Amino acid sequence: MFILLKNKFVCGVKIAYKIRCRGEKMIIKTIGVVGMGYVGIPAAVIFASNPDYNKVYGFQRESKESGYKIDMLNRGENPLKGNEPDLADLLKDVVDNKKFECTSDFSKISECDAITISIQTPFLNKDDLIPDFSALYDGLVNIGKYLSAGSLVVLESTVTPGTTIGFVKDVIEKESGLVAGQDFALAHAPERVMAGHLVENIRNHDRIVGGINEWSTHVAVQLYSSILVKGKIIPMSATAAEVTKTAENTFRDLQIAASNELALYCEAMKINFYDVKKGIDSLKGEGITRAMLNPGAGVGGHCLTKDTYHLERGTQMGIVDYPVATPSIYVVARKVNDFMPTHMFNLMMDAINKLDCVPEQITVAILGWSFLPNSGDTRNSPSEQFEALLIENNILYKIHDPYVNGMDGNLYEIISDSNIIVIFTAHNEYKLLDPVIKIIMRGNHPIIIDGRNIIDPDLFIKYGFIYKGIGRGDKN
Ligand code: SAJ
Repeated sequence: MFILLKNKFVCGVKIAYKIRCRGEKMIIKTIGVVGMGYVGIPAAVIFASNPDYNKVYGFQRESKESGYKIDMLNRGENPLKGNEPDLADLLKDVVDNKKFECTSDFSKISECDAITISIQTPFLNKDDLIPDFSALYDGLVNIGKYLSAGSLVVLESTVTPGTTIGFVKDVIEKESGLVAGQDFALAHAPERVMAGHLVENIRNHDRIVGGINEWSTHVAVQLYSSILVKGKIIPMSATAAEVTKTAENTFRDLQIAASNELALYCEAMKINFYDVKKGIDSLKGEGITRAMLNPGAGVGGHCLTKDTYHLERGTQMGIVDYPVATPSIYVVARKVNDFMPTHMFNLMMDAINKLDCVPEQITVAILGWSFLPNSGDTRNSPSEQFEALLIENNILYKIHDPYVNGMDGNLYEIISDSNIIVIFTAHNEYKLLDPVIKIIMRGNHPIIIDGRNIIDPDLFIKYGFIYKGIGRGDKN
């Protein structure tokens, strides 16, 4: 009862205080960032390096897989893998100047005027693609428990449209006894960062900022405006912000699927997809655009493979008027993209049928396990689906990827004594492949399957390879 009264009293004071601020700038001096991952760490460091703010707390659970980050960050060491320009220097600077502190003590939330949340929302499993909000729930409970009235809470994680005004609002209100949009501001500002460009993206990408009401949007815009260098703020409602984030990836996935489907058509019609792409791209002029992306061996990563399903689930907020018994084009696009590793397998089997041997006598060299070129990011790698098909068909295989530990052995050792090379990732190293490798491969007519259109078909065919390429109906 006392705590409730205390909260109410504090709340009353802060509300009076906030009303004074309403329309003017909110007084933000201490910021909390919940979730010390590849989104939260750069965000916390950028806020902390801004002289407007006195202190930034990075909140991290003492979990077995991530608890180690707390001490590491407080030593000024960056726990993130890969090369992140500026991050290490910024982190060391804000730690040395005592502007940033990582902690698992969520009671420090009560000292924060603004709290951003960057907690991962992965899928529980690949089949039903229902998001796992358990970590987000724990974070929200911890925030609600210690939230001070008059503060701002911003969700940066990618979520199903309707989550901010629903699940997030409900949990924080229940735990805090405060009213969202009245006693505290609540908004969604989706992250738009890419590995290798974290600091640069946060500072220079335009930032979508959506509050659950006008005041929430106003104070969230104030927070993010303070860290943008080149980027502009694009204000909207919280749900519109959730749809923007999920739809921007859904549309990219759709564009890729459109190219993948056309590539499959071109193969069937024995023509070169890239001739057609060149022709279509030539249609220029005011307001004319055909942003054709590239077909390939599949779509991996943790953005495009899931955000379509977040968007689709958001449509449960209302009744969509849509052609009867017609599947969503976005979900169909996901199915087309997820089919591409199977298509790579089918291309390989077509080529094997030209050889006088059976699959069991074959060894395949898979080149590329990461889902992006010149990266070690293997999340939802399309190569995994291809590997499963090899195992299902008792076909021996070896894997190479210069950016993945355990797969970064000598490329020519992996290729040697294989009958087939299958290129899944457009790593620069693979663009240098020379048909002379035929001498270390098995059989008179080794096979090469190009999933990323990075080798010259004529060169390899001339050396006696059986060539197959995505979209290369003219050479398959
Ligand atoms: N891919 C194709 N054809 C293409 C482009 C990509 O098959 O023309 C494949 C890639 O090989 C990869 C997958 O799609 O397996 C995803 O590639 P991506 O370039 O979309 O990279 P992601 O998944 O890291 O997407 C991120 C997203 N950024 C954020 O969510 C903040 C996305 O919105 C960006 O558009 C994308 O980076 C980008 O453009 O780099």
